[in-house]
Amino acid sequence: MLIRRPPDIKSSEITPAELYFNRRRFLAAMGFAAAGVALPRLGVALPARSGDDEPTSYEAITHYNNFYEFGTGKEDPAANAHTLRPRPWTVEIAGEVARPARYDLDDLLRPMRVEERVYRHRCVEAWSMVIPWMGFPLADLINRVQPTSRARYVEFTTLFDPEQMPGQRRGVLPWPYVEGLRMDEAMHPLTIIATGLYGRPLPNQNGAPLHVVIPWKYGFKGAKSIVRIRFMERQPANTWNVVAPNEYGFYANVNPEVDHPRWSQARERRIGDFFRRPTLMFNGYADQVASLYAGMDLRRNY
Ligand SMILES: Nc1nc2c(c(=O)[nH]1)N[C@H]1C(S)=C(S)[C@@H](COP(=O)(O)O)O[C@H]1N2
Ligand SMILES: [Mo]
Repeated sequence: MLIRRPPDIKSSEITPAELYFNRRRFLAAMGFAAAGVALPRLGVALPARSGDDEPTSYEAITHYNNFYEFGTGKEDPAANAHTLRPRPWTVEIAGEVARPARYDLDDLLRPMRVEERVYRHRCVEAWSMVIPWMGFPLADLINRVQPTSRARYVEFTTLFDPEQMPGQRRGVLPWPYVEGLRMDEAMHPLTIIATGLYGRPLPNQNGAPLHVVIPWKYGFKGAKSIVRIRFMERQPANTWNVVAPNEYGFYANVNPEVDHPRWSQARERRIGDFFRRPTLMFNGYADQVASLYAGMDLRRNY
């Protein structure tokens, strides 16, 4: 596809966001829905986005990150993550699964249908973004590797390699970073494995080459640079819960009514905005996911 641009702009000065919006306009002109042509195939009713949910700039999404393996400052991952080598990459499929195996990432990804998902992202630190991910439903991968009937949870483990991840030489967190989901959360059609953003491969600082994204939960649930996916009978440990169990639970559903012990979760600052806005129950995805928690006390299960 040819993208016209004024001749005085060097292609190196065109940002991924401009390319992305040109492509969306092109798709819209062709009669496709601008938000991504592949969305309807799952039959999931994705929430309509309001004007308030314009994607955050590529610059902010890639320069305001939490990825402690590359430092604890928000701009550290962008400055330091060049040492990560996202290819070649091996993913171990382990635990309660028909055929435990190590896969070359590209073999694992080949049958997956990557599509665009524009999701709200809410960090537990009370800031938020809107991120146009490229990815595929985690359920597609799970169906392919066939967990056994004993599998009730899934655990995700980030790479441990202090050569590639210099922040792991410091004991700010127990390494490697681990996270987990209940099986029904992992199989939910909103849960994706992100492999790109703004129509481009995932930058290292955003968790290349694969990052699990669960849009109704606080961002810390979304482990980055995953090397192992393990199916388990018991609830897996999750890093922030191990570090501070009274502050970070296993569920971590976005909930404006349950405050963090040290700050309110009622409001959030959308990066790029000046005023704070109210935080939405389940980050605005309640219609899709509230039924997963029917009958659970969400104050106890935070
Ligand atoms: N391995 C690893 N995964 C991680 C983190 C981390 O420090 N290490 N930070 C988490 C937190 S707190 C957030 S908010 C998101 C940020 O993801 P993003 O930079 O792609 O927006 O990654 C999550 N996944
Ligand atoms: Mo976060």
